[in-house]
Order: sequence, then C-alpha cells, then structure tokens
Amino acid sequence: MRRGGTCLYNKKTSRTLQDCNVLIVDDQTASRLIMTTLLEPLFTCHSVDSASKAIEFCRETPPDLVLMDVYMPDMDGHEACIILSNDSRTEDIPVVFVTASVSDEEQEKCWNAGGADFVQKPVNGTTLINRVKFHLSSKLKTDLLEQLIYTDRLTGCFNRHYLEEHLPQMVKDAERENQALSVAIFDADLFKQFNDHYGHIKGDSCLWKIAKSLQESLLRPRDKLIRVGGEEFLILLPHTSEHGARTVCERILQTISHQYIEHSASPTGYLTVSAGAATYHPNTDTSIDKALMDADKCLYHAKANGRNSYAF
Ligand code: GH3
Ligand code: MG
Ligand code: MG
Ligand code: MG
Repeated sequence: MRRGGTCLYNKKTSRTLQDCNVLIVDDQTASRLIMTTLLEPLFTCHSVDSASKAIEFCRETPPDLVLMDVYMPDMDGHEACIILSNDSRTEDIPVVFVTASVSDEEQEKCWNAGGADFVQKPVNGTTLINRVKFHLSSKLKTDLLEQLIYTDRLTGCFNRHYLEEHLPQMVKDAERENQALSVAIFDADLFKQFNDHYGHIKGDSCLWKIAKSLQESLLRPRDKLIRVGGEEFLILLPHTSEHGARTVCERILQTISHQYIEHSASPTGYLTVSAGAATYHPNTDTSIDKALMDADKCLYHAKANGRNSYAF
C-alpha cells in the first residue's frame, strides 16, 4: 500500500536516487569493497560474493540495479543475468556487468545475456558512479510510469489494466508449475447507503481502509490485489487451493469487520464486505474465465445470503 502523508489525496509517490538500492555481486572481496566505498555515500549498497546468492537476493528483495562480475566460481555473471531476465520477479532489474575483459566477444555475451551496460575493471570511480546514476534514473522513470499505468490512485492497489496485462502470465505460471490459482472478489456491503449517509469523502476514505485491510491480509509476495470496480476488489492467489483461499477470505472478512468503521445502515452497525471465490485448476478442462465467473456468481450468493460472508 503506497501512501504518503495523512491526507487522503496526498500521495506523492516518486522516489529519488538516494532511495535506490544497488546490489554488488563479485567473488573478490577487494572489488566489492572498492565499489561499495564509491557508491555507499550515494545509494544503499548490498553485496554478495556469488551468482547464486545474487539470484536469491533479487528474488527476495529486488534491488534497483545489479553490478555483476562476470567470472565467479559457482556460476558466471552471464548465466545469472539470463536467469534474472527470465523470471517475472526480477526481469525489470537492470544488470550492469563489471568486467576486466571487454573484447568484442565478451561484450556480445553481456548484451546477449540481457545486460543493460558494462563497466571496465579496474573501475574508474567517476565512470562507475555516473553509469549507475544514469541507469537508476531511467529505472525510476520506468517504475513511476508503471505505477501510473498499473495502480489505482485512490487506494494504491493495482487496477484493471494491470489485471489485463498480468493475468495471462499468472495463468501460464500456474500451468507450468501445475499449481492451483484461486480468485476472490470482495464487494463492500451497502456502500451506496454509506456514501449517501456519510458523504463521498468519507466513502473514499473507507475504500482506502478496505484496500489496506485487504493488502495486509495477503501474506505472500505473489498474491495480488486489484481494484476492479468502484467498491469491488479482486484478489489473485497463486499456489493456493480452495482450502487456502477459504482461510484468506475468512481472515479478510474478520479484519475488515474488526476495523469497526461505523455504518448506520449495516445490520452490525459497522462496515462489512461480502466475497465470492473460486479456484482454477490448470491442465483440466476449465479456464480462468470460468473461475472468475464462478467467483462472481458466488459473490451474488453471499449478498443474497445476508452479506458479511463469503461463498465458494
Ligand atoms: P451491495 O451490498 O449489494 O453491494 O450494495 P451497494 O450499495 O454496495 O451496491 P451498489 O452497486 O448499489 O452501490 C455501489 C456504490 O459504491 C455506488 C457508489 O456510490 C459507491 N462507489 C463506487 N465507487 C466509489 C468511489 O470511488 N468512491 C466512493 N466514495 N464511492 C464509490
Ligand atoms: Mg570474479
Ligand atoms: Mg458492487
Ligand atoms: Mg457493494
């Protein structure tokens, strides 16, 4: 949930170069130390001594840039770069190779692996700093653009455009890994009456609180929250069976009702949500579209059954 300040409409989100994280990957302690000393005053630096540690680091906490040595005992930098470029969790991280050999053949390998640039060893401090600054600036612009395209301004969660662009890949991942993908649609109960009674500003603030509760209830980085309509939110839960999805739905309903947001027209006196959920099992004769339609039908049942509940 991205939100700065205390005002509902104060959400200046852009990051600066000082907020950026750089990962230095080199098996030589001296090389890591030189680069860290040069860059640490300007950015937050992390360093690891092997390609496999770099991949693990990037998957867990994606940095804004990787400075990658080429020759390392466990795996060479090119191979690591190819792995990062082919993983949706790490594909957007620019990799700058830092290498002693800059023959045509070597350069070709760096570009072919998906590298953004390379810097020659022994590193020249000014060159390194300015190359890093250049790539981080362009990464920040790309990130901001993605944020503007893919997120909803009011709640900070993903929007419908994100869903359309990313759902096909999530389905492909589920098929490749042969793992269930669960979906659940949440809809605020009697929200028209909330707006009518408390006004649209309070309504907006309430939607922001709902989104926050939803986001905080999603515990895995691969879970996604999307605002699909005015007071409707979709959650996508990869690697999650019906049993797991039920647990998430229960947790969310409870978190939201325990926020005790006053709602005079609600039978409980507080704001509640209803949900409909379904599970897509890949490599069967069903589809993600069918799961989404089923979830929508279930939402209708939850509403018909008195709201403040979910149906599967
Ligand atoms: P139900 O329990 O059956 O879902 O009833 P409901 O009143 O929530 O459903 P309905 O679809 O009739 O009304 C949804 C309301 O959500 C209509 C609109 O006032 C409100 N809404 C939609 N988008 C926004 C928004 O961005 N801000 C605010 N404040 N209200 C919104
Ligand atoms: Mg080396
Ligand atoms: Mg609705
Ligand atoms: Mg509603």
